[in-house]
This record gives sequence, structure tokens and C-alpha cells, in this order.
Amino acid sequence: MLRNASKTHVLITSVFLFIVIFIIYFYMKASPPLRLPVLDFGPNEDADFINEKIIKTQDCPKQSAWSIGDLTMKHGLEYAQPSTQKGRTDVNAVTNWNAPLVWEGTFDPVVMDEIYMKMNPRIAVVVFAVGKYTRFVKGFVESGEKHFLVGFKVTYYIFTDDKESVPKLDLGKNRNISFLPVPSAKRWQEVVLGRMKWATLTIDKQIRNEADYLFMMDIDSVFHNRFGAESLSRLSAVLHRGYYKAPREEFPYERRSQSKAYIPAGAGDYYYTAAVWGGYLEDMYKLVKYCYEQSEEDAKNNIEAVWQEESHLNKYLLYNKPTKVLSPEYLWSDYDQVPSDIKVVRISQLIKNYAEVRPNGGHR
Ligand code: UD2
Repeated sequence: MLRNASKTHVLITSVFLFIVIFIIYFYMKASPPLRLPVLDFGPNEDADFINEKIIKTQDCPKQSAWSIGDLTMKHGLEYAQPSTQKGRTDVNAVTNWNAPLVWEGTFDPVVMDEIYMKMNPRIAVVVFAVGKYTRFVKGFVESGEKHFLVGFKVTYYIFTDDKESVPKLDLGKNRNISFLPVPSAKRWQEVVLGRMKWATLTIDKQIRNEADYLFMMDIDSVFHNRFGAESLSRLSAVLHRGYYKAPREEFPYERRSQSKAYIPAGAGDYYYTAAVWGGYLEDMYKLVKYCYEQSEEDAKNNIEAVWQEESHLNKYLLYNKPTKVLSPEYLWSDYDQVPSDIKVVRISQLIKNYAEVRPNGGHR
């Protein structure tokens, strides 16, 4: 009797254990592998109040699953010892929310590349070349091939109304181009703001499945020096070269309270350019969509923000702090002399004849 009872007990326990192992096995198979590295801070939901009513984004990737362990480095890598005493003293290399402010001399490219490259991230670069701006594609892409995240998987998504006028481009290994058709424009403002709409739609339809990081960039620029993995983070924004030493009162924020981009006097950290910004795909999606929806709201109210999407970008970044701030090395301009604190110009905006190149002419 007793022997029979214990046999039944063993049988029930075995079946139970089998079911538990079976469930754990399938749960682990279903979990996606960890992809992205982190050099960042935790999610900044607290600051998301600004757009939570407007944006119903998909969930961001599983940030809670990322850990400091993702900064692992292989054994035997040789590099200069980092110092706790020596570094840049002429510039500030940290924001007041403790994010890195990246300048030449604040990172070791050998360490950066090693940490990020082993994750093998897919990087999307979204650029627009509408109307006469197709003339800038060759210089942008071919200089990018020499300096932009060399060794990484990069796809240039070129939105254009005239693919035929883009000459053949030489690309390195693991580097691709995807042309996407967009309509021609009568006003340049349509293009700069339209970038937010087309990027939102195309991330939804295509890019989400093809990239881990996304950069939005202006096409009328040329890379001159390394623009590498030190630029990668959850959300990286570039200080506008024209205002990085200016008091906040002089920032060209939108000051009309009727616009969604309004920032009151006395507020502001930095003034960021809309010509180069990047980050994790889902964080960028959220921000691009925010700029799109805010500018649509403005249009309904017959107002266009003073610097179009750049005004909305600056509003967002004031209340949703970027996880890395890149110095103006990450977008200089051929219009301006290079001052002594800019040790390296990584990419520079070309001089152009605004009246000639834009569909509706005009200088800024
Ligand atoms: C500034 C910003 C830019 C954007 C714009 C909004 C810098 C260096 N750039 O640029 O990011 O915020 O102001 O006012 O501060 N484009 C076309 N076809 C056109 C017009 C524009 O393809 O007809 C695209 C192209 O990729 C170009 C980008 O839009 O690089 C920005 O336009 P822009 O270069 O004419 O504007 P700009 O120099 O005033």
C-alpha cells in the first residue's frame, strides 16, 4: 500500500518537473537575444510628460535588460591607460545631468570601437536629397565611407525625388544604400519639415526591421575625420556651432507661445542642431514622430516654428535630456573659422548658394 503511494508520488513529481522544464525551455527560446550596448542612464520616463499625450509609440527595446556587463572588452586589447588627472581642461566634458559631452581627447577610439563593434549594431543614416540637393549625395556618402563609423554595418537611406541624378557610389563592405522616393517640393520648408513625416512612416514600414541605431543628417555636408562609436548612445544630440558659448537668452528657441515648440525665457540647457542627431532606433522614432506631430499641430494653428523641426527638437531635448551631447566637432560649417577648442572637424556643412539651390530661394 505504502510502496504504491510512494510510486504515485514519484510519478506526480516527475510529471510536474517535466512540465516546469518544458515551460522554461520554451520561454528562453522565445526571448529575443540582447543586441545593444549601453553607455547610458536608465529610461527617462519622468521627463516624458511633454509628449505622452501626443505620442503613442511602440515600446522601446527592452532597456531594463541591458546592463553594465554590455561594456565588456576582450582580453589583451592594448590601449593607453586612462587618467583620472589629465584630460581636456579647456572645455566641459560632462553635462549637469551627468551625461558625457564628447570632445576630441575625452575618449579612446580603440576602446570605443572594441566595445561597440562586438555588438555588431546596424546603423541607419536617414538623409534627404530633394531637388538640387541631389548634387550633395556623392560627397556626403563617399566621405562617409572614409570616416563615418568605419567597420560598422551602415545603410544610407536616401529620400529623393530624382534617384537618376545620383551618380554611382562606391561603398565599403557591410555598407548599403536604399533609395526611397519622395515628392518634389515647392518650398524648402516642406522638405525640412517633411523629413519628420517621411522618416516616421518609413521607420514604421521598413527601417525598424533593419536597424538598431538611427541618425538623421543634412546631406549638404562632408565628413573630414573620424565620426565613430563614441557618438552612439540612446539619444545623442550635437551642440549647434553658432551657440555653444552663448548665454541661453540668445538661443534661437521658438519664443511665441502659440507654437508647440515654445520655450519660455530663462529656460534651456544648450541649443542643438537638427542637422545631426542619432540614437537607438525606438528613441529616435519617438523623437522624429514627436517633431512631425508637433509641427502638424502648429500647421493646424497656422504657425510654423521659427527653425522648423529644429525648434521642436530643442523643445523635446530640454525636457527629455539626451544621453550624450556631442561637441560641435560633430557638425561644423565651412562658413565659420575653426576656433582653438575644436581640435577636430569631423563633418562640416558646405557653403551653398541658398537662393540657387532651394526651390523657393532665399537666404536664411
Ligand atoms: C538648417 C539646419 C537643418 C534644418 C534647417 C531648418 C544646420 C547645419 N542645418 O539648415 O538641419 O534644421 O536649418 O530650418 O544648422 N533639403 C533638400 N531639398 C531642399 C531643401 C532641403 O533635400 O530643397 C534637405 C537637405 O538634406 C538639407 C536639409 O534638408 O541638407 C536642410 O535644409 P537646408 O540645408 O537648406 O537648411 P539649412 O542649411 O538652413
